[in-house]
Amino acid sequence: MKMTLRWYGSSHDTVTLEQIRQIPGVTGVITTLYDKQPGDLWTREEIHALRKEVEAAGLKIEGIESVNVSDAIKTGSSEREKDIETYIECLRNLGEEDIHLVCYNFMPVFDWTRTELARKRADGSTVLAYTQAAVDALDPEKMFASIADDTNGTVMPGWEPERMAKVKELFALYQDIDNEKLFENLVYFLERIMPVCREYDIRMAIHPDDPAWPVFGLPRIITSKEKILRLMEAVDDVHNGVTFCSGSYGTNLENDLPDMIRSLKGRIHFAHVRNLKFHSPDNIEEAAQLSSDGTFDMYEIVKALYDIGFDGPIRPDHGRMIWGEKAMPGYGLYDRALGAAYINGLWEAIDKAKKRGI
Ligand code: DNO
Repeated sequence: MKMTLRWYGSSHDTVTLEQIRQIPGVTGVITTLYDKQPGDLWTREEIHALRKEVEAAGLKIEGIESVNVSDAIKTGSSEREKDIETYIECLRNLGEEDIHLVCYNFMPVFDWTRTELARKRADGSTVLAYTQAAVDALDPEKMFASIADDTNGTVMPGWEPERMAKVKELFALYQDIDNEKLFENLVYFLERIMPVCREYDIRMAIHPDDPAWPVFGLPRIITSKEKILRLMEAVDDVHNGVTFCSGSYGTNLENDLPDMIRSLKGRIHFAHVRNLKFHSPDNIEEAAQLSSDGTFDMYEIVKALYDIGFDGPIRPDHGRMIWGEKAMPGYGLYDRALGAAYINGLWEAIDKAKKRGI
């Protein structure tokens, strides 16, 4: 595996490439052109400039998170052909710049959903949290306003204020879209982009829905082993792959994470690793990576990735906010650096035990 950190670009991130470079074992970043809206073209020049900037800091772009998919593609509206053509052009330009991994999601309206961005834990750290009761009590249009004060002045992915201002219209777009229709539109999109992915060896890695169940009655299709395997079979090409996100699939305790990883052998192109602490099945907060700080056995998750021969980029996913840091919720430097060190430690121990036949 290749240890990476997500980086939003110098004009958006509070964390610098120089800081990332000093985390032991981190050799690359997962980045994006953060100002791009779904449906925008990413030019070769823009991608090239980003690549040069990252390389000048001694790091490599290991993948893009995300080239976002437009609502026209997700809903299959009359605009979708134009947007797919643009998406193909983006992929071509990324391939020309030697970038071979693209993470994306197919969630309607909201990307990941949280009801708190700064829940205080016993040790004084703050974390992202989700309670179903809070969602049930909320008008979807007020979702963003309810958490906006805790963003530390940053723009969070999928929660851009311009997008949130149109929430009502967005909901209307999905009015007639059920799970089957959304799945069909996803398969259509993947089939259309597979030729360019094959040409440039670009691995598409779908991010699961977070949380792994319907929110505000919107359809959700990437939530379980059965559903992700169905997608792998529907477009049976290695370039149609997965971002295995333990924190997203893990919101549903019925998802056996190590088993899912094993069943997706060869199709996991990117891994997001993090731990969650469950107070009840629908009151969840993010925890430190250490297994004993949360509910998951992180050793088993990392071991499953090791056992399937996972060699793609991995990143510690959301971190806690600690030591007085002010950053995008989930994306500060300190706890993610601790997370990278922890995952690296697990990996080294698993690797040495295997090689010594322990
Ligand atoms: C949240 C992220 C998601 C993810 C997208 C992928 O922190 O994991 O925003 O990047 O869903 O397109």
